[in-house]
Amino acid sequence: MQILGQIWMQFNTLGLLLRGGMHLAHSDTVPLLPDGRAAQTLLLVGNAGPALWRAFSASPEYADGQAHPLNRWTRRQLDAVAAPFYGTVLYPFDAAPAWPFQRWATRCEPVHPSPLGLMVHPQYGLWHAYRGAILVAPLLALAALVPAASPCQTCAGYPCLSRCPVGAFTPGGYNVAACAAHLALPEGQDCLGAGCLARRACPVGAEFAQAPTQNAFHMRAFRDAMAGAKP
Ligand code: B12
Ligand code: SF4
Ligand code: SF4
Repeated sequence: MQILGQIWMQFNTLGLLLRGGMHLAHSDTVPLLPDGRAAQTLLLVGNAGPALWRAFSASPEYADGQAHPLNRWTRRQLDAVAAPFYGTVLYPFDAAPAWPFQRWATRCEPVHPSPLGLMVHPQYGLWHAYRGAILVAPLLALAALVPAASPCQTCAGYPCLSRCPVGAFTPGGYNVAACAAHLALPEGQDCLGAGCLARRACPVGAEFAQAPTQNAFHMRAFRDAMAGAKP
């Protein structure tokens, strides 16, 4: 409890949220802690709404013109949060293959896969993301996950599925190439500048929607990654 309380206090100023936690099983393949012990608890860190953007956009990483500013800011903050507990942090932008953040999320909080592939949260809708997973040695006492139905089950008309101008969301999955090609065209500037139209169409958690500047930051990073450039 002491660890959780201390983490929460630091997150207040960073715009981060402790999204829940889970006890690790033998089948969870995660690295050993820096001191050689096995981690027993994973704490899932994320953000929702505009709070993180306020903290990040005032940081040196945001202004330094170097590549991957948000990833570097996140690593600096979370590594510092975990260090006093001899913890280690796994990041959604690290590892090949990727750490299964979305699968972990289903064990930590009441999220469900949406038709877009993003996890939908009953409160935040699609306006949330994961920033890291803190691994610590103790078996922490965690609040039980309270299940909640997916908002998609009762969604009228699935507006997220009909808004993409290039029909990138297909029964076979997300057509990344079609999306990326659209973003390079003049017609794609709405998505690029203000965020994915399909994501913006979801009525759940509208009050947590990211500001256009934040959406533009993420969309440009996505476009540049698709183009093989260094964002
Ligand atoms: C690769 C990747 C991409 C690729 C390809 C995605 C694709 N082909 O679908 C690209 C670069 C295109 C991409 C784009 C974006 N991404 Co992305 N991406 C990832 C990344 C790094 C790895 C995903 C992966 O391969 N996982 C591997 C498998 C092993 O992990 P997994 O957890 O088991 O994931 C699977 C399960 O969720 C499973 N699944 C599906 N249904 C169910 C149901 C159950 C019950 C279970 C257990 C599992 C399950 O399907 C997933 C994929 O295989 C993750 C970060 C991460 N490490 O998870 C972010 C991530 C999925 N992306 C995210 C986001 C937000 C985006 C963008 C919207 C970013 C943006 N621009 O704002 C864009 C979408 C583009 C757009 N139009 O807006 C978020 C999603 C958050 C959420 N709410 O779920 C993640 C989690 C990153 C984060 N920091 O939070 N992304
Ligand atoms: S628009 Fe409806 S179906 Fe799509 S993610 Fe939102 S709640 Fe789910
Ligand atoms: S960003 Fe635009 S083109 Fe890409 S998936 Fe979203 S709505 Fe479709």
